[in-house]
Amino acid sequence: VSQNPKCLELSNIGDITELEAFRALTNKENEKQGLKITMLAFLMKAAVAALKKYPEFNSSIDGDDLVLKKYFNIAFAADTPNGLVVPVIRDADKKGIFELARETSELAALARDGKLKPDQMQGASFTISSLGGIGGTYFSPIVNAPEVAILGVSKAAMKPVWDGKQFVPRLICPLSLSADHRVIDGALATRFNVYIAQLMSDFRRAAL
Ligand code: CAO
Repeated sequence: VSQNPKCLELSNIGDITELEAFRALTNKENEKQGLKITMLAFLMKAAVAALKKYPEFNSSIDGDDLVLKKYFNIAFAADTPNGLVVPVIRDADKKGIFELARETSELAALARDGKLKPDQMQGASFTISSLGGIGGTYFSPIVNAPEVAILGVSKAAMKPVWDGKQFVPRLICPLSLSADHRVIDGALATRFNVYIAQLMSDFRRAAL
């Protein structure tokens, strides 16, 4: 797809130091109840906030028409023994982090067992491909047409970051965005990706 003139690819980084600390703390607090939140659930929430701010990303191409969606169905790539499967979380905007984490885990388990129903893989308006649990520093996710954009997430790693006085260790997460250039131009794609990074760096922004 990188040879495809219609595909725009750009990368960014998000500082998830505080978010990962909060996630670890929350998981510890809820260990006894067996509740676990994941980075993927935060990414979904961040994606919904960014899609609301930049509605062009929550669209599809239908012939000569661009259809702007009013719903927020977020798909995520799941690696299974039978290959790539892309389950869909419906109405992700109406769900909290715990619910998103639970639902993505359940759908990923169904995907691995080859038990997803067709309607659990249809109707997405945007996709996230998270390779963070595996590794890598950057990749070019392929837009899942007729959607117009996809967010790729690679493995976060501790990096030295200059704070104005000294280098400090920060947990840096690579974010790779691919978008259909017929709908999204470079400046808009950059704004979208920068906003996702800002949300991941300080999730309070999602409440604004
Ligand atoms: N950076 C660093 N570590 C990360 C991370 C990130 N961005 N995202 C997740 N992790 C870590 C988690 O902290 C977790 O570690 P612990 O077990 O120590 O807590 C581990 O990776 C596994 O994470 P998880 O259980 O939360 O799973 P996930 O949400 O990362 O992923 C799923 C779920 C279904 C997306 C994943 O299993 C998967 O299938 N990924 C592959 C997607 C894919 O194939 N994409 C390519 C599509 S294009 O062909």
